[in-house]
Amino acid sequence: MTGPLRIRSGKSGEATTAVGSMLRGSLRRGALLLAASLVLVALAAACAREHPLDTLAPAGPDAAEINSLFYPVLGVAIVVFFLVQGAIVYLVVRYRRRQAGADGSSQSQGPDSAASDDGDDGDDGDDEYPLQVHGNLRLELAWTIIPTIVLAVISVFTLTTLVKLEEVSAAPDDLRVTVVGQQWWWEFQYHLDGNTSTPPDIVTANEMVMPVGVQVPLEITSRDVIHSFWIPRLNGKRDAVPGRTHPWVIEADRPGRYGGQCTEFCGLSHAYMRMYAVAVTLEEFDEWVARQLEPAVPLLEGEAGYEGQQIFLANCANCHVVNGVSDTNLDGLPDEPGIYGGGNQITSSLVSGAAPNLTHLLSRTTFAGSVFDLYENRAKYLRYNSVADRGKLNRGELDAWIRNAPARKANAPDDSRGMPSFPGLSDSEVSDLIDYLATLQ
Ligand code: HEC
Ligand SMILES: [Cu+2]
Repeated sequence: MTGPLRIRSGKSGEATTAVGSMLRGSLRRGALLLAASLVLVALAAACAREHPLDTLAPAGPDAAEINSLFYPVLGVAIVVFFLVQGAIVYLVVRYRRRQAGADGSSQSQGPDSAASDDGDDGDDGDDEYPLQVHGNLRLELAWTIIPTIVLAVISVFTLTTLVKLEEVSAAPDDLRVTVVGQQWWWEFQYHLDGNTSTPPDIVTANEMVMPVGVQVPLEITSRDVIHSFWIPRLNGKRDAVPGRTHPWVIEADRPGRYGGQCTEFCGLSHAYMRMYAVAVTLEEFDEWVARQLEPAVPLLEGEAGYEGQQIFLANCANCHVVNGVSDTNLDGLPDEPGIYGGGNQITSSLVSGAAPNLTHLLSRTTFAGSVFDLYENRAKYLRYNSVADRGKLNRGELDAWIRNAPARKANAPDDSRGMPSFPGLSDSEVSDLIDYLATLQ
């Protein structure tokens, strides 16, 4: 009887019962832990449904490239895991301390007790340390050279993949998108002629609409701290670093709405810095572009939304641009190409110097770092469609946001980042504002 849990003592019966109840206790604890982790997993899975970040379901050639590197490397890792763990388990079992015999006379603790042993190699139930080896040249060479070869082979495939991911197949005058990260949302600036040194044609936020089956070159940068751009179903990550522009490409081979997330910790609301890439057919993309290119038309007194527009101009327009409405007073300001869509529009204390362009707010489906739904029926916009298909505007979310945005998504502690709260606005003013936002199709 050499079971590892058996305690040998004068009162072995009692001890065994004690061990038994301890064992039952820890089993119960184990079961509880298991149940708790299952609940956690279920909860986490629920999060994933809301905003899936699936690395194992590539929807474009770049992500597929990464995936086809992932599986072989995982395979190698699994083999190495079982070899190493297997060796450890084997050695642990093979050289574990054993009782000398059924009478339980030996309770010795290592080499000191060698005298009481029968002197063999510890294989047949004694407690002697086995033969100690050190500096076995052949062994050490083996466990240095084998991993080196394994890693060298993996690195060849890794480097090949990395080089492939850098390849730009799009023509230089094709669509190019500058991606600007800032605390805590994403701006997308579309250069329809591929020239990123001139002001962008379209500026939008958090949802990047793109044509399917076409490689879209990106230039990724930041207005403040380091962020990281990641839409796992379309490609790997690329850092957004202030003062630098990192080239990247993205391509979807089927229409869909692909979740993304900032993956470089960037401050308080980092977790709420999400985004979507929305891949649509070429036709739908052209429609989208045509609509985005149109500026908003200033509303005249008596038109629906006029009151809200005036409140907007007084309270919101110093941060938010609405093309054709709140950028007209900015003529003559120095151009900062690729930053604010042509003119330096921000007059507030925002350190990042930018707030989402709201000209076509309603053509998006989420807002504020893709954290809140702009429409009530989520199922209606899983694919990108005309505004008419979206169902009801989510006035509740907009209302809560306008009154007290920091309560919904934390600002920087000194309020230098994020949208301020507007406790001074009355119920009817907020409602007028939402009526106005509803005109920004
Ligand atoms: C001090 C600058 C500032 C002012 C003033 C301001 N906002 Fe904002 N607003 C922001 C910033 C910054 C964001 C992005 C916040 C985020 O995503 O975390 C934002 C986000 C938004 C969004 C979501 C846009 C999107 O696509 O994500 C809406 C809608 C909005 N603001 C409406 C308003 C309205 C209405 C007012 C006036 C009552 C207003 N804002 C005043 C800075 C401002
Ligand atoms: Cu970030």
